[in-house]
This record gives sequence, C-alpha cells and structure tokens, in this order.
Amino acid sequence: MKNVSTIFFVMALIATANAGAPTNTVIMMPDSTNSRLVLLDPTDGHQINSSYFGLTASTTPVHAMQVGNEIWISEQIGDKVSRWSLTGFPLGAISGGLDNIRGMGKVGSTVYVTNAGTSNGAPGNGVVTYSTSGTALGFFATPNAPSPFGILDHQGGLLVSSSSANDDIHKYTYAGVASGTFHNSASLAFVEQMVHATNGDVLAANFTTGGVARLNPTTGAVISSFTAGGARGVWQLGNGNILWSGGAGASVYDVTTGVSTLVYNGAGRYFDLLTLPPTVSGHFNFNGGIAQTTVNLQFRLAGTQTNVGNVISAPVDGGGNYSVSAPGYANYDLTVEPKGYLRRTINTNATTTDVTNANFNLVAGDIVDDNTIDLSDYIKLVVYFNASSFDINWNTPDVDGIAPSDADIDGNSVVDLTDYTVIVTNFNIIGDN
Ligand SMILES: [Ca+2]
Ligand SMILES: [Ca+2]
Ligand SMILES: [Ca+2]
Ligand SMILES: [Ca+2]
Repeated sequence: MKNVSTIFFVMALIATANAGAPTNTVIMMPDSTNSRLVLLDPTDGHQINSSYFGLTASTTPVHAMQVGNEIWISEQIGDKVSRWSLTGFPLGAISGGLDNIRGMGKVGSTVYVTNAGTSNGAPGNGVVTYSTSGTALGFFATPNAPSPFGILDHQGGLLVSSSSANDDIHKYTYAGVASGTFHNSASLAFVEQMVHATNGDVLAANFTTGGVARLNPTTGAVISSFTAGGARGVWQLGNGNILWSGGAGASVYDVTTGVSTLVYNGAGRYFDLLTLPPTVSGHFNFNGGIAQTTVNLQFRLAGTQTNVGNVISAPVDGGGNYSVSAPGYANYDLTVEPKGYLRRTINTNATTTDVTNANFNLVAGDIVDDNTIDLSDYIKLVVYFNASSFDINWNTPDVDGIAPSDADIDGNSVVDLTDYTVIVTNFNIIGDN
C-alpha cells in the first residue's frame, strides 16, 4: 500500500508539473534578410513558423523581446525600437536618440537598449534606458564595452558585451556604473548575444571568433566552446542542446555528437522567449440568416469602442465554430457585424488565459444597414417580395443601394414568407455598439 501511494504521489507531482508548464511559450528570432519574425520550438529548436509576421524591410532587426503585451524589436539600421502586438499588429516605435542599436535587456520595468552611434541625437557608445511603457529614462556610457552588442541581467547587475575590446564583456550596475571585467581574452572576439545556460553558466555568441563559449558565471572564465561560424544569437534548448544563429539562419548544436544542424534557413539574429497570445473561440448562431463562412472580428478595449489590433478575418466552420488569437493578455470586447446582421459585441476577458464559449447570437434582417431592424427594412422586404435569383435585377442595387438579393435574409434565392418572418420576429431590435 505504501509503495502504491508513493507511486500515486509521484504521478500527481508529474501531472501537476505538466499542467503548470507553459505550453504556449516559443522562441522568437528576427530574420534580418527576409524581414520576418521566426518562431522555433523551445525544447528541440525545430521551426514552428518561418514567418509569424513580417517586419519592416532594410532595418536590420536584431533582437525581438516581449515587453508585457508587446513585442519590441531593436532595428540596428532603422535606429528605432518597433513595437508590435503579440499577434504582429504594428503599434508604432520608439525613435529619436537612437543610432546603430543592437541587443536589449529587460530588468523589472526597465528596458536596456545598446547603442553605438551619435546620429539622431543618440549618445554614442552606451546603453539607453526606457520604461516598459516606452518613456525614455536615461543613458549610460560604456567605455569598458566600447561597442555594446548585448545585455544580460546577471547576479544583480548587467553584463554588457562588446564588438571591440576592451572588454569582451564588462560588468555594470543597473544604474550604469562600471563594476569590473567579466571576460577579456583572445578566446572571445565580437561578442553578441549572451544568455544563461540552464545550469546558470553564461553562453556567449562570438561573431569574429566564430563560436559559442560557455563561461563560468562567477569568474567569466571559458569552460568550453564549440565552433559556430559568425555566431550572433545563442540559447539553450529544453533538451540541453544549444541553438545558435548566424548569417545562414539558426542551427542546433547537439551536445552529444558535437554536430550543428541548420534548423532555419535565413539570416539569424538574437533569440528570446515569446508567450503566444491567448486564443478566443466560440460559436456563431445565425438564427435564420445566412450562415457565414468568414467573419471580420475586431477586438476592443473592454467597455470602449477603442480598437485593439487589426480586423481579423476568421474562418467559420460548418458548425458555426471559430477561433482567433487575441492581440494580448487583456480584458477585451469582441465585435462583429456581418452583412445583413445587427452588430453584436461580447466581452472576452483574456487577461490571464484563453477564452472559450465566446458565442455570438446574431440577429438577421438588417437589410438597410443601419444597425436597427425597423420600417425601412420591412419596406424593402415588401418591395422585393417574391423576387428570386432568376430575376435579371437580382443583384442590382436600387437608388438606396439595396438589391433584391439583400432582402433574401436566409439566402435561399427567393424573397418569401421565411424572410418576412425573420423581419417580423426581429422588428425593433437595435444592434450593439
Ligand atoms: Ca577578446
Ligand atoms: Ca436596418
Ligand atoms: Ca448591419
Ligand atoms: Ca429567402
């Protein structure tokens, strides 16, 4: 009995661990040649999506980093940090005071952006700081990491890597006070991204030396390294292998065989994690109107008519079911107004999780499209009563822009008593805002 209960206890622990694991977290990486964001699997590095969304061309995106409900992307030549929803809807950019920017870091509510140029009023070699809402906070120069390329939150301070010595990697306080060399040797040259290995060691991608180095987290000394031509980005996968990027794309270095295999063909840059946005799914009840196969959905800030993200054209299956990604984790309203229907707006609170049963009970009969079913709709139905798709004017709009086919509410190619019944049933109903 004791053994059995122990087994059940262990099984319960495993089940709990699995339930709590983030199943919607992926690795994202900008492709700076094909101008798109690539998604890779965090466990084994396989390609999930070669183009999650397109990026601005000719800006050399280096580092995509999640900041709350947004993805921030540093653009080295674009001289700006572009901002996107978690679904890739453009949200503007942080620009001005930036020139030749590279990797970024986020510690608490502060975002650190490495900068090297002095155009656009930018301060030269150093790190520019912003709040997570995009407000400029300040700057500190990095004379000991004279061409900064990467930031790593490490042991209560920052590691700043540099493309030119000295140092390869220098330590700074969060406030930007130099606090000593982390690594400086001939073994490393032109260090770009630094990340933590799963055991806490520091992994550093070396562009010029063409390798990935594993560094002692306390002393900064090289523990081991492997060849990785023109390495820019680095990340340790859940299976222990090392993902690295360069001009050819992204490769996985197998720690057992010592062989790297290309998993993404393109121009790879830095890696970071993305928590994919929540899914909102539900059902359409067409209630006597024409069953739609595609609907245009719009997310709004809950309780307002402020749109969030773009209009989403979503397929609806034969059973009336749909599923879309919300722009982020927030409390939204979701609104829709297919042709011939009143507007329907429902609350979809996706603050913490996916939303299911986001169902739309649509009201048909809005022939004259003013979001109300009233006498004007009734009159059109009476005017076109008994019209059918055999009539030559079936799809020809009248002076009010209404065609006989518009009065065919149920879409059976004739305007008849069935359509009339829908109008009478829904008479005087007003749509949602
Ligand atoms: Ca060096
Ligand atoms: Ca109407
Ligand atoms: Ca309407
Ligand atoms: Ca009909």
